[in-house]
Amino acid sequence: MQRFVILISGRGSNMLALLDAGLPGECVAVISNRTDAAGLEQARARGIATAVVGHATSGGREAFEAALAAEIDRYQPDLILLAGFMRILGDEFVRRYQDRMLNIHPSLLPAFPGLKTHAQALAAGVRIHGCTVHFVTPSLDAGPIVIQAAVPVLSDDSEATLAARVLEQEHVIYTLAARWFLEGRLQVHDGRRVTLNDEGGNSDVLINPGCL
Ligand code: NHR
Ligand code: GAR
Repeated sequence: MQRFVILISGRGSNMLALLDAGLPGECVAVISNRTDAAGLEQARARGIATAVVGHATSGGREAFEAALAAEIDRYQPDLILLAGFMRILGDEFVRRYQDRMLNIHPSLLPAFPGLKTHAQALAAGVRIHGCTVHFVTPSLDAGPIVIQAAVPVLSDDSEATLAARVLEQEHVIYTLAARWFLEGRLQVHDGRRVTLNDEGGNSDVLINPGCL
């Protein structure tokens, strides 16, 4: 059975979706950089080991990342899932978990990397927005894309209504991508293009899970 660790910073709705999806792997720990992350309680309620590695108490970015890596390595995971994890990770940390760390980002990358993505989308006036699961690379929100889901932007949308529409899709595509990884079906070509290994051969990873 493959092992995975989930990193959170807050609410943990993506974490819950992953925990409740019946993935073909074991969640061996949920780790937060914030003591007050609501997701920690939910993980504990499911009998999962939790830990807090505080970014403010560790003493600088390098010390924080060393402490975080030490905590992760106690659990020997095959896969690390960033689920609303809000700290940018340095090169050394990212390289340590290369090709086995995924992130869910609330935009259709490469549009709107970074923070406040729904406000960015509304300000840009795009009619289609969405979310992306990608492998984490040193360059922020720029790693190989596994799957994306698109949603419409409606004329009366606020940040909150748009975020809620995107979040629903995040839960769908993140559990799908995690399942594919744990089944050993994802392949990265030239550090860029991801394919999904199907019984019949190598099929493309489609936009929008509803199409699959
Ligand atoms: N690290 C690397 N190297 N590469 C990625 O692709 C990463 C990453 C760390 C986190 C998630 C990401 C997102 O999905 C992620 C992807 C935090 C920030 C940020 O600016 C930006 C992007 C993401 C996560 N964080 C501030 C910082 O100084 C702190 C903000 C806060 O604490 O609220 O780290 O969008
Ligand atoms: C999600 O929308 C996730 O995509 C986003 O934060 C939210 C966390 O919600 N992540 C980022 O913005 C990363 N910078 P959750 O804690 O309920 O999963």
